[in-house]
Formats: sequence, C-alpha cells, structure tokens
Amino acid sequence: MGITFSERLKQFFRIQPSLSDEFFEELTDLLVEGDFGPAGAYQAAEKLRGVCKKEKITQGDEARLALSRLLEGVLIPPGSPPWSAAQGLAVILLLGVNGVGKTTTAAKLAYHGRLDNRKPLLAAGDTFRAAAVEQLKIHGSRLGVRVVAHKHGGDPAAVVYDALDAALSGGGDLIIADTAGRMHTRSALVEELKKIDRVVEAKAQGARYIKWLVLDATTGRNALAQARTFNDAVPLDGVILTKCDSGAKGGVVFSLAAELGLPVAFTCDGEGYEHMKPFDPRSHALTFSGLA
Ligand SMILES: Nc1nc2c(ncn2[C@@H]2O[C@H](COP(=O)(O)OP(=O)(O)O)[C@@H](O)[C@H]2O)c(=O)[nH]1
Ligand SMILES: [Mg+2]
Repeated sequence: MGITFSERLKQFFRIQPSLSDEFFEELTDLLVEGDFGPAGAYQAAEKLRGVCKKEKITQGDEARLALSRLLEGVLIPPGSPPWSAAQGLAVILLLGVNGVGKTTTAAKLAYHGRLDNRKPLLAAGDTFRAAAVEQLKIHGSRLGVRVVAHKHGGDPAAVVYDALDAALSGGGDLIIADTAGRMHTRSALVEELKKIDRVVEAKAQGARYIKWLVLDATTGRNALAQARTFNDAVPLDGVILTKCDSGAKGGVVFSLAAELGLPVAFTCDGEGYEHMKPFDPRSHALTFSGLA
C-alpha cells in the first residue's frame, strides 16, 4: 500500500513556499481526491483561504492546523450511545447495502451494550439472504446473546415485532435489528424498511429508537449516495462507518455532516467485537489532516 491520503495532505502543506491562489486551487483538487466532492472541496478551500487571510497565516503547517479546526467544526458530535443515555428499552435498526458490515456491526453493538450492563436482543431482520440468519446466530451464541429469528424468506417486520414482544416481556432492553441490504427490487427493499420502521414506532412507544446506516468507509463518495437513498426512505439518525482499517480517505464524513446533517456514531476498524469505537470529531479532523 502507498502512503495514506492524510500523509499526502501533510506533504502538500509542507512543501508550500506560499499560500498563493495556486495553493488553494491545488488544495481543492486534493480534497476532491480525499472524497470531499467538488462543491465541498471548493468550500473548504475557500473557507481556509478566508481564515488564513484573517489570522495572517502564511506557513503551511499553521494552515494545516487551521484546516483541521475548520473541518472539526463541520462535524456533528454523535452524542452518547442509546444504551448509555437512559434506562428503559432502546431499539437500534441497522440499515445498509449488502456487504457493508451490518451483521458484524449488530454483533459489535450487542457486545458493547452488554459491557454497559444492557441486556441485548438481536433481531435477524435479514430474511432475504439464506446465510444471514445463521451468521447472526453464530454471533449470538459466541456472545451469549439471544437471537430472535424466523425462517429464511419470512417477514422481517414480524421478526422485529417478535423481538419487541420478547423485550417488553422482560427478555432484554436493547434490541439490535439487522436488516437485508438487498431485495428483488429497490422499491421492495424501501417498502420493507418502512414497514419495519412503522412496527417499531407503533410498538415501542417511549423507547429510545435509533436508525443507523452502516457504510463501508472504503467506498468513498458512493457512501454519500447510499446515505441519500436510505435517508429518503427512512430518516436516519446517523451512520456507522466500517472498514476504516482498509485504507479509507475519510473525506466523505465531512460531506455526510455538511450535506445530509448526519453524524457518525461509531467507526469500526476490524472484524472483532472490540473493533468499534465512538466517533470523535476532533480526532477524525486531526487524523484526516495528518496531525494525529
Ligand atoms: N476489515 C474489516 N472488515 C469488516 C469490518 N466490518 C465488517 N467487516 C467484514 O465485511 C464482511 C461483510 O460483513 P457483514 O457483516 O456480513 O455485512 P452485511 O452484508 O452488511 O451484513 C465480512 O467479511 C466482515 O467480517 C471492519 O470494520 N473491518
Ligand atoms: Mg448481513
């Protein structure tokens, strides 16, 4: 693997003799490469130009620090996880396309919830893929967490309904529902997700209900397109970024905040249960800028 994007950004700032017009143009191009998208990259570079002028910054390293501060300001702090905020039932619905890491993330959330003294229940809402229920059951038995499942091809809303029933009768206080990332058609998937959403809204009144989109960090700008699609179908509370260990550039996180108002709740950097941590805007901005 070559040098990371953050290292390139760092070098770019290092070699600047002056913060000329050309510098800000090149910075824009570089941010586009870092998954900012053209409009976001231009805005960030222009904002930085303004800050440098106002604060009389002339050195590359100072400018990089200013960029990091500016980018941190774009990000939305995730708040505390739903299981730690209050007592009572919490319901997490995980959405996202195939292969992004939903099922693995469901298991990680159960693991972390239990560390915080919650009693998780996993709901096997991906009834579309034959192996999906089995995959979640394997996690459930490793973790000692109950998995509510129906058979392959069943109605996922009914699975979630049963998980809610089980929780409300004392079987748990943190439901983590996995869902399918693919159906026969996109509209079928959207209808299915809306139905699950209606079931939770109706049956879990008073519960803390969170909808998180799982995104593979290595898919770059495509992640933003996915977020738009899902957010239109079922308004999201935030995203969980997976595979941050696999060479992601990290710029899309700023677009998720600036363009869709979505915070990142957690980042995952490996397949193990412990490879998930709460997202920290400051450290993301510093790492992105090559300062951490
Ligand atoms: N390297 C890495 N792999 C991950 C991470 N999260 C999930 N995976 C892997 O990605 C693949 C797809 O995950 P899965 O949970 O089945 O995705 P789903 O289709 O969205 O449910 C599996 O091989 C996981 O082990 C992560 O944070 N880092
Ligand atoms: Mg899955």
